[in-house]
Amino acid sequence: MSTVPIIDFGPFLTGSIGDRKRTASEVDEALRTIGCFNLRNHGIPQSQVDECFSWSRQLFSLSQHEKETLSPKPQSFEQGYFGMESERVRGRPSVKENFDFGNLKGKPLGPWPDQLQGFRGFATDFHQNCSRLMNQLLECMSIALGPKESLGPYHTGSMFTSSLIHYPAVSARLIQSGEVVRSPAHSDFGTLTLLFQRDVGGLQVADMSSTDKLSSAAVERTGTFLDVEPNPETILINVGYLLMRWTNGRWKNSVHKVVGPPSSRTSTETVGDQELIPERYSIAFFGFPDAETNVESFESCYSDQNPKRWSPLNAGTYLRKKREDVYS
Ligand SMILES: O=C(O)CCC(=O)C(=O)O
Ligand SMILES: [Fe+2]
Repeated sequence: MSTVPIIDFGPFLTGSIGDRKRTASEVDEALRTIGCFNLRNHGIPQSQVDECFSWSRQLFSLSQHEKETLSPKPQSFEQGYFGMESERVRGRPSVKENFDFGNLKGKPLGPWPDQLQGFRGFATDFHQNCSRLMNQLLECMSIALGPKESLGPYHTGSMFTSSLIHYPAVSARLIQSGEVVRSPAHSDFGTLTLLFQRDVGGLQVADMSSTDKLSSAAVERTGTFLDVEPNPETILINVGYLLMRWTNGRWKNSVHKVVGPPSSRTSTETVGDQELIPERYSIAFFGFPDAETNVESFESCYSDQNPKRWSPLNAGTYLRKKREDVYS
């Protein structure tokens, strides 16, 4: 049975040209097959990730009223608090709440929890570190695609989004029977996602080489899913839909979901006569291309034998439509 590979990014960050090429081919191999990988030695200090989880706990512990004052304003749709079940995938609600933010430097963006003193400054640094890692990964992937290709120019960071995610404790019976899903099977919309998780697992990724399908619904029916255990030292890196289009399907969009954690690893807690699966926290950093980008197969990804499978797609129009579908 396959497992999600672990790739050491140290040689790419500090090694020779040969080391960088070797890392790029490991990344290529992982993305051509499973569709994602765990990254270690990624350069984001573990203490900063720990602190981000600690801010996240404080934020979601605010009262419901306080959290709702942080709901996105129409002009800052991507930023702010999204309450329970505000997201739907093929009509199925995600039983989670999240708080999203973008690049905060110099921008009067959206509502902000001013009662959490120091959080805004922390979040600015965290977002910047994730942006730097995103750019390093895009550089590595461009090397894998060949000398003519470069993903960097389409990713100034204007659309990068950090998302703090909280799944509350949930009835073990409802989650084990599948009546409640923490996050239904989906792939992310953009280029790449960095995903940090702690303690309570439940994240599963499809082995994209186990199916010839691409849509989330079809992959869910036909693909094999693998558990991604939380590991404080690694970040899960997965391919979004737009990167799949850019590479003409060479790298497939990684379909993933969050279900009840493996019972061998997580103890339930009993409250009254209910058995509960404990709450889960995760942090996603979504690398979306700039809105004006036209996503069209790279030259190195098509040929007479392997023609272009998709026509060009405007990233901004596509991302707006997908957000409307998910939050309507
Ligand atoms: O919480 C997780 O581990 C998954 C989150 C996710 O897939 C998403 O927000 O797109
Ligand atoms: Fe996702």
